[in-house]
Amino acid sequence: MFKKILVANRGEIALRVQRACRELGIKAVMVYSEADREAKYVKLAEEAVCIGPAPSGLSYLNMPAIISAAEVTDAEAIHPGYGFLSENADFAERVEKSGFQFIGPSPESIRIMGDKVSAKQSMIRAGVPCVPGSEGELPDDPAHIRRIAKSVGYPVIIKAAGGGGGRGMRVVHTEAALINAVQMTKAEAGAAFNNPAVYMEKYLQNPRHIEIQILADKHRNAVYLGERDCSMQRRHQKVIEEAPAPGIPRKLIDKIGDRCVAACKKINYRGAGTFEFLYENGEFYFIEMNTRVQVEHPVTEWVTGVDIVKTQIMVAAGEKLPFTQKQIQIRGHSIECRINAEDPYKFVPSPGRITLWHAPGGPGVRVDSHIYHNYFVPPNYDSMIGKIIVHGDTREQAIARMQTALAETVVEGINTNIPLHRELMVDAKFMAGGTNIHYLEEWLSHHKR
Ligand code: MV4
Repeated sequence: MFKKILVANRGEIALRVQRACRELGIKAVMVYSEADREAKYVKLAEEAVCIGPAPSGLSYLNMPAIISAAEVTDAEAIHPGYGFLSENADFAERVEKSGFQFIGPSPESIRIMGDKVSAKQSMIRAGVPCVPGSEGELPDDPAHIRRIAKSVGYPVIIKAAGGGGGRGMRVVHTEAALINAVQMTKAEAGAAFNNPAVYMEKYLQNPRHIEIQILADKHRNAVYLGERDCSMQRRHQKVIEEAPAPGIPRKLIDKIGDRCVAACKKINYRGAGTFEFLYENGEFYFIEMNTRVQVEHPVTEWVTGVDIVKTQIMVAAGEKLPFTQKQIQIRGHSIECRINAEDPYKFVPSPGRITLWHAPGGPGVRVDSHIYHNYFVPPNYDSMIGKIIVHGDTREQAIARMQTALAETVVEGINTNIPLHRELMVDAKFMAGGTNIHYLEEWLSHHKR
């Protein structure tokens, strides 16, 4: 096992990785920007290195600064968290070329999944069901593009190979609008991702966003840890996540989970990963794979009892997965509310000093947050300041516990989206379960404040 790991991230996930290291008896080196000097995990750290000024381009995205920090502190491995450099294949490669273990999949796996066309092709070959569409990148010939769209059937969606997470996509409803939409998407993709390649899929009108968590080791063992429902989102930012997904038969999950595990073995995947699916009319359609630990990993940890971050570190060190698929059981229900420093209905960021903080507690309540009384939320980064996660024997109990947790929580000095969460936790459609990816935006549109 490693003796020392460098944590190349900030905020709640930096604290989460630091906690996993403590539990494993590993020393954690924290890095921080000038804006994060006062962070809780920096104060708690045995070692911390300043890697640059507040803008993330100069600090958390600064590869030489991070690798130098690992060199001067004698760390053996680097945990990238989520966001920042976590899915940057060049970074993973530079980390390994510098003699450190990257805590994540191989640079090659990251590269394949980063290109959404190659990701989809590799999943088709591995037997994972995908959304019907173009076989790979769209050709240049307009007549050929029209033929593909006709055979897929309108509406179609044009997506950039270099995009993902909702960036670089366009829905097309008619043949008349097709060629212009392809050209626009290609131009934007060339500018934004330095890659003009685009592909086409049938546009699914009312899907849910269901994802499968997997863990794999370096010995070709892989397991799936059930699913998460992440449909409650606004502008591709998830707001509430839960496990299991309400109303989806376990048999269907097991079938798709087995496909994901087989795919991991086929591509020799290692580490934590998430297969993202659209789910509509009882069918799963693969869209993308994330090669990092995700914000919403705690709901899976709670229903499976598996510590995903600890396991990421163990498999990176070469250990075998300490459990088999048969030992993974789903127990009860877990819900996560992401707490953002923002106006709850206008979504304008609200950085500043937290003048009062009371965390919720009690049975079945977990708070993953780096904030504290008098903490200053810097304006330079993502507005998420923490997560409240609950567990119950049933979904109803989990919702009741979240309602209580949200009622107990006090944040003063900045605006947060807690009022929005309080309303959603008593919303009849949310309480019934199974709302689709458009639900929150529709709810907000006839719920003006
Ligand atoms: C789609 C889709 C409908 N049909 N693909 C958006 C994020 C990116 N990961 C893929 N996305 C979508 N792809 C087809 N063929 C609808 C979306 C989509 C979406 C997906 C997941 C969660 C939220 C979303 C919000 C809008 C659109």
